[in-house]
Amino acid sequence: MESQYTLIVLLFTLITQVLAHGYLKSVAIDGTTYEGNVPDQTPSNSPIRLIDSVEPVKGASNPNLSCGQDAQNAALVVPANPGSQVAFSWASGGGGNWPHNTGPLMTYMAVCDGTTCDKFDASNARWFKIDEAGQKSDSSGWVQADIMNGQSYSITLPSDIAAGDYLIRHEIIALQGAVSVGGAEFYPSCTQVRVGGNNDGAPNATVSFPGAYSDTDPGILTPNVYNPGFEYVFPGPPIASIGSGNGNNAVSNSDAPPAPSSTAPTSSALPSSSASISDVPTSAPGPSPTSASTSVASPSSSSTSNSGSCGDWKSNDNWARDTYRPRRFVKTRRSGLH
Ligand SMILES: *[C@@H]1O[C@H](CO)[C@@H](O)[C@H](O)[C@H]1NC(C)=O
Ligand SMILES: *[C@@H]1O[C@H](CO)[C@@H](O)[C@H](O)[C@H]1NC(C)=O
Ligand SMILES: [Cu+2]
Repeated sequence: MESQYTLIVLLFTLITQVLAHGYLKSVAIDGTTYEGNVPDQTPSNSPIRLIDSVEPVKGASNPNLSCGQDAQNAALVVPANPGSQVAFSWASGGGGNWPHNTGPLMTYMAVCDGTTCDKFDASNARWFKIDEAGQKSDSSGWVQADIMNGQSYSITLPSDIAAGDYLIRHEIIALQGAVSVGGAEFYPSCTQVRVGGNNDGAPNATVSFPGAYSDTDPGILTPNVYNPGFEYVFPGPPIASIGSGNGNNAVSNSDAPPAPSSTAPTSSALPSSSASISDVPTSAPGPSPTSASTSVASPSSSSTSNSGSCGDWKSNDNWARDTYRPRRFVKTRRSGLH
């Protein structure tokens, strides 16, 4: 009897650990949806690089910071254009909603230099930031909370960017554990696109991943993140300017350090004007790992403000609880089974 109970508790614990993290489930480019690879499963025909775990990347110097946990090149390079709308849809490890609500979404691009993106080694990539979204301007919380509520996040590719193959590195950072050094959860993703057109725009500066962040950046170590009036400072470089005069810069600046913090945006909380949030189409096809988990991850039943499913706790022990916090999930899941 007791060992059965222990087994059940163990199973729930495993399940909830998977649900507590997540991955980029699909990308839609100008309305065409491409399903992502399901982490740690057989690679599918997808432009999104396969990662082998939904666990967050930890540590700003982690080599997995470029494209995610043990990322493998993806099979497809899909068409896009300067000015294309790109919508990112995230999911929890169980296929339900993204489980976090505190921290930024940032998007970078990098030329797949000298090859097509399906063969490009992302550790050589020279990244430039094209979008960032943090706290909403009306102080109603984080844009990431909308992702947790099931919405996708859309950006517009730079309108004058040169034709060619690019990785789009779209990243969520979850900050509920970032009260201590190393607690921030990084969720990078890489999508392989081929930009058409005949522009020649290039970024004015590039950075490396790892390299662009430090574990003590004010946007990565955030002990005050739940304090009233907290103003988020984005890590990494400022959003690059794209211009035809920048071509040489983009090629030669391979080891450019992140811009000094004095040039970084300080309290700008808005998604850039080109970005928007929209509902994820519920009819999107694609893998749905377990049907039982879908309802479990839904945050809508929670009435508290700490509703991040991976522990958006305000106490100082939230890093540990991020990993071991099965209780609420067990309850939710049980009621789901009735
Ligand atoms: C990179 O990701 C793989 C797969 O999840 C993991 O085994 C490895 O430990 C990670 N590397 C670091 C430095 O964390
Ligand atoms: C690149 O352009 C951005 C946006 O105008 C600016 O904030 C940044 O300082 C520039 N970086 C360099 C290295 O010139
Ligand atoms: Cu998580």
